[in-house]
Formats: sequence, C-alpha cells, structure tokens
Amino acid sequence: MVITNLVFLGPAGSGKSTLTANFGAWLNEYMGFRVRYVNLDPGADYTPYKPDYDIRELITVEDVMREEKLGPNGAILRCMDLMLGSIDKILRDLLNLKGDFRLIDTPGQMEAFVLRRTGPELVNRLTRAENAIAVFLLDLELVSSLEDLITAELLGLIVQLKLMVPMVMVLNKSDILEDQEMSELLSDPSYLREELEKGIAKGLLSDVVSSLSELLTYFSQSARTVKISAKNRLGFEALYDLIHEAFCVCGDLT
Ligand SMILES: Nc1nc2c(ncn2[C@@H]2O[C@H](COP(=O)(O)OP(=O)(O)O)[C@@H](O)[C@H]2O)c(=O)[nH]1
Ligand SMILES: [Mg+2]
Repeated sequence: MVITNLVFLGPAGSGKSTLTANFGAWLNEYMGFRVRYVNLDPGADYTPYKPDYDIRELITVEDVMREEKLGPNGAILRCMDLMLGSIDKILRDLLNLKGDFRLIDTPGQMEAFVLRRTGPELVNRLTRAENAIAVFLLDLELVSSLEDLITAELLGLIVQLKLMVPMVMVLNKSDILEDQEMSELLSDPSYLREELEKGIAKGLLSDVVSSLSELLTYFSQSARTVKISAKNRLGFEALYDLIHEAFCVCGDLT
C-alpha cells in the first residue's frame, strides 16, 4: 500500500497544527489508518500531536535567534535556508516513516515556507519519491466580505502555483461562522460567480476584480473546497473524500 503525504499549509493561525492533530486522530480512530506526524515548524513552541519527525531536533528558531543575533522574522527565514541545506537528510528521514498517512505540519508563517525555495523544493522531491497533496487552510474568521473571499482564493491559487501539486482547500473554524450569505458563497462557486458579476455590473468592483473573477471561476472549478472545524472535528468525512479524490489523480489510494 502506498503512503499518502498530506502537507498542511495556510496563513498563521489558520489551524494547521490543530488539524494535523485532530484529523490524524480521526484517520486513526475512525478509519483504522496508521498515521505518522511530521512537524516542519522550527518555531513551534508546542505541537498538539506527538511528532514522529520533528525539525526542531535539527533546527529551532530560538537557537538561530540566539546564535546569529537575529529577530524572529530573520530567524525563521534563516531556518528555512538551513532546512534547504539539509534537505537530503530531512527527506530521507521523512521517507523512513512508514504507515498509511504522513501528516506534514508546516511553519506558522506560510510565506517563509511557500514563497522561498524550501517548501516548493521539499514538496517537489516528495512528489518525485512518492506523492503529495496540499491541504490549504483558510480561517473563516477572517472572511467576512466578497473581497476577503477573493483574497483568500487568490492566496490558495498562489500556493498551488508555487507547489504544483493537487490541492484541497479547507475553510476552517466553521464552528464560529455566523454569516449565512458568506457561508453560501463559500460552498457554491456558481453563487460566487453570480455575486461577482452583480458587483461588477453595479460598478462596485474594479476592472481588476472583474478579470480576477475569470481566473477564480476556473480556480473554483479546479480546487476542491470543504468547510470544517479542526477543533470540533467537523467535516472530516467530506475532507477525507476530497483527499481521496485528489489522490486518485496523482496516485492510488487503496
Ligand atoms: N474556533 C476554532 N478555533 C480553531 C479551530 N482550529 C484552530 N483553532 C484555534 O486557532 C488557533 C491557531 O491554531 P493553530 O492550529 O495553532 O494554527 P497554525 O498556526 O495554522 O498551526 C488556536 O487557538 C486554535 O485553538 C477551529 O476549527 N475552530
Ligand atoms: Mg502551527
């Protein structure tokens, strides 16, 4: 049986570590899968799961700050470069973790991982050796307007572009989403398109947004989206189905 690599990505605080822990527990308890946990965040104070591989055994933001006299932002970037320098060893250690699922938690500061070389290089190598599916998280608490939604979807598009792997988009913290209209917009891409067109017709949205809506129409068809609560373990079956579907494109989930 082939192992499935799930790489959890998303802005700081979107719930990557919580989802890694709780989706992992769900895969194990309800589906009977053997789950291996990977922490790639050298800045994590705490992980809500017990890592089978922990980058902090190699590099920590705290050590780099002290040894290289850097602030937290400089140190996380330096850590990414150090990780790139050790990428062969990191990959070897990851591939040695056998099981059904490898859940890979990434740095809180997504841009440090995704926009620099480390993230794309690691995911690319993982794909060449086995497979990888990106699980991109968005914090629903931060999405309260059409503009927020467009920004969020574009961010997802950038992640997909940088990593070039199948992606599942997860709208997290659905337990605190109160806005019904936003909820409909999120779950129905054709409704989103209609609302965008109405806004454009009324002159509320700029030409830029009009062009972007074309792009997002394509994107919302190609990206798979699911609403979940990482904290309350809601929507995990739908998430599993989407992952399964995405995996069937790139591998063989049996
Ligand atoms: N209400 C709610 N809070 C959540 C959920 N998922 C994560 N959180 C909270 O959001 C904060 C950031 O979560 P964390 O997993 O550390 O985010 P990360 O930076 O992406 O790893 C923590 O306080 C979590 O308890 C959720 O589904 N619902
Ligand atoms: Mg985290």
